[in-house]
Amino acid sequence: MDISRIAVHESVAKACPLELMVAALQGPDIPVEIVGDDASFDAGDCVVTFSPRDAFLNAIWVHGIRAGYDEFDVAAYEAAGTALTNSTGIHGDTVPETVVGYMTAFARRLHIYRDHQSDSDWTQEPYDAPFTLTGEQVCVIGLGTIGQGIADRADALGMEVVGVRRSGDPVENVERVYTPDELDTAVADARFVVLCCPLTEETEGMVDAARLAQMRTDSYLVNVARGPVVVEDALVRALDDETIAGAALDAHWEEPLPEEHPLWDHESAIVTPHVAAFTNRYHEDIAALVQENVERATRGESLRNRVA
Ligand code: NDP
Ligand code: 7N6
Repeated sequence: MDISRIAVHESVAKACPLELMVAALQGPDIPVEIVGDDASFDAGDCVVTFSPRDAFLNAIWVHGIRAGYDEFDVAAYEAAGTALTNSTGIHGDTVPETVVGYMTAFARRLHIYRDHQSDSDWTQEPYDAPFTLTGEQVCVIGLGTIGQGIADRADALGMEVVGVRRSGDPVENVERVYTPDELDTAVADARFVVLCCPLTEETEGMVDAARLAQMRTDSYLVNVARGPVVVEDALVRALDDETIAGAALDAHWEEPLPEEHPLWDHESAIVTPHVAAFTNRYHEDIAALVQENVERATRGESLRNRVA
């Protein structure tokens, strides 16, 4: 692969400032440029982007700065002979720390007190509302970079960790690994169910009304995966009917979540604007991945994180 330009698409600004990304990618040999939707590409281009565009299929290689690549048409990349790489592997601290934050908020009732603060409201939660994470079970669905980071932290907090992955292979700090056909069993005893799997044909709608009904009535759903892994109406109904105790959502069905969406005002929901992975060094983490692959490409080796 002969790369003569690294083109940073303006959509990268959704995750980090463009000028920081350009500076981090700058090397002695290959020019780095910011490009917009009017740009055209050729076989010398590596495009670094947040979102897909049809024109990228003319480049030799496209790097998506997210772990999830569900918005990219993998078959079209394969047909065009354009390499597509993703950014899995860099979210092992950010997203798991956020997930620990959600679980801690629910257990220690911090989300309720924060809601009350602006009213100078001293009301204390009922005696039986607060609990500790220690001794509680978390079911981690998707045991890759993010799932492992959650499992490590939950285990260190004294939680019992179970999880789900397609292979069913064992994972460090996970006591029991289930396969997707055992999902109902996997979630049944968990106080927290955390979704951190990719959005695929298999996972879309994985958490529907029937699955929510399998969860404990005092359990919490955490979605840091993608919105459509959960059936929207079913979740809103489960929260309204108190079939489950609450939900923390970083990934949504429509982003931004519409202003009138019922979950914005739901006392049992924590809504964050798809920021679980945000960090002030995102540009450095992405640049390290891209630079490693530029070196690999130069040596004629296969690219890391290649998905097409
Ligand atoms: P990885 O590829 O490292 O891990 C994905 C895991 O999901 C693997 O363990 C895989 O295991 C498992 N998996 C795949 N299909 C299924 C299934 N049907 N049921 C259960 N498990 C399954 O990805 P990351 O951990 O880096 O990221 C995971 C996802 O999280 C991304 O695809 C993205 O959608 C989302 N994400 C969200 C972020 C945010 O800002 N909220 C940030 C980063 C990622 P196996 O192969 O054994 O099935
Ligand atoms: C942006 C991360 C992913 O898939 O959804 C996340 O990686 C976005 C900081």
